Amino acid sequence: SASSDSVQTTSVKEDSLHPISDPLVTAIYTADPSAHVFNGKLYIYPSHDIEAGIPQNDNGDHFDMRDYHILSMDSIPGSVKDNGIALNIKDIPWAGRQLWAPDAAYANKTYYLYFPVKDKQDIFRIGVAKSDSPTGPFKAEPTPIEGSFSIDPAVFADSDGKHYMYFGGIWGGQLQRWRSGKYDVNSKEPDSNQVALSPKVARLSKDMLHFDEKVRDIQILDKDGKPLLAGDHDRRFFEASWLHKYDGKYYFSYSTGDTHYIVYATGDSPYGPFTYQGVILKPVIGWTNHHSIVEFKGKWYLFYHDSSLSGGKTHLRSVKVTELTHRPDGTIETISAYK
Ligand code: FUB
Repeated sequence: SASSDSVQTTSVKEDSLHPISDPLVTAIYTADPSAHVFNGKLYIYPSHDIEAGIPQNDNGDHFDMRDYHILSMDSIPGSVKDNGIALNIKDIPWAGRQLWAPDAAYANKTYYLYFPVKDKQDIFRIGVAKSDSPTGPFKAEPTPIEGSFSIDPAVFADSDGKHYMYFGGIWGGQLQRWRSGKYDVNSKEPDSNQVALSPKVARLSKDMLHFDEKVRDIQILDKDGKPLLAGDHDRRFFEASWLHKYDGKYYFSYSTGDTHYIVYATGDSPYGPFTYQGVILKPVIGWTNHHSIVEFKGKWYLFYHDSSLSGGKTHLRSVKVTELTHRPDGTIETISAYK
C-alpha cells in the first residue's frame, strides 16, 4: 500500500458489512476511527499510520504518526472519500512527536479536531484545532488544552448541547505517570489487587477550547458495585474511550489493551459511575483494538481497525466498519471481526 496525500475514493460493499468487512481505504493505513454524523453525512477521524522504522516496544514508540486525513461517506454501504491532509504535526507549534488517536466535534458553527501528541518534553497532551469544514484544513491552537494529559480524547455531545471529553490511556499513553495529579516519569500502575487506573472526563467550555471543570475520574464497577481492579486485565480500562447514548443510557466503551478487547459499561450520567457489561469486539489482528460507535440513518455501526492489510503489522492498521446491535434489554451483541 502506498502513502498518498491526494483525495481518493473507494467503496464499501454491502456483503462486506457483517461480520467481516474490508478496509475503508487501502491507499494509506488508518486506525483509531472516531466516527461522527455532521449535517447528515458521516465523517471518520482516524490516525494515519506510517512506517517510521521504529522498533515495537511497550511505550508505543513505533506509532510515530505525523498527520491526519479525514474520511467521509454519504451512506453505508457506499463510497469512502479520503479528503487529504487535514492537519500536519509541523503546524502544531507545541508538538514534539506521535500524533495519536483523534476525535472531532461541532459547535459555534465551527469544527474542532482534538488530538493527543507528545509535547517537546515528551509528555502527551491534548490539543485542539479549528476549521470551518468537517474535513479541514484545521488550524491548531498555540498551546495544548490547559490541564490536559495522556491520550485518546473522545468528545461526546449530550442531548442538552453540553460536550464532555473522555480521555486517558495507560503504558505508552502515560496515564500511570499522573497518579499523584502531577507528572512523575517513575510512577507505575497500581498493584493487581488495587483499584485500576480510571479514565478521565471533563466538560468542555462553550468555546470548546478549555476544560470547564476539574478533570474527574470515571468509576467502572462490577455488577456488585465494586471498582474493577488493576489485575483484572480482561475488564480494566487501558485506552480508547468512547461514549454513546442509547435509549437514555450512557454507554462508556474502551479497549482493555493487553487483553485486546473492546468492552463496555453503562450508567445514568455522562460522569458515570459505569457498570461493566461485556465485550463488544473480540481481539483483532494486530496488538491494538480501538473503535467508535455511531448511529447513522437509523442503524448503529461499530468502526474499528485491524492489521490484516499490512499482514499483521501492529503499527500499520486499516479502518473498517460493521453493524452493531443493541438487544431489547440494552445489552450489545458481541462482534467477532472474523468467521
Ligand atoms: O494509534 C496510536 C495508539 O494506539 C492510540 O492512541 C491507541 O488507542 C492505540 O490504538
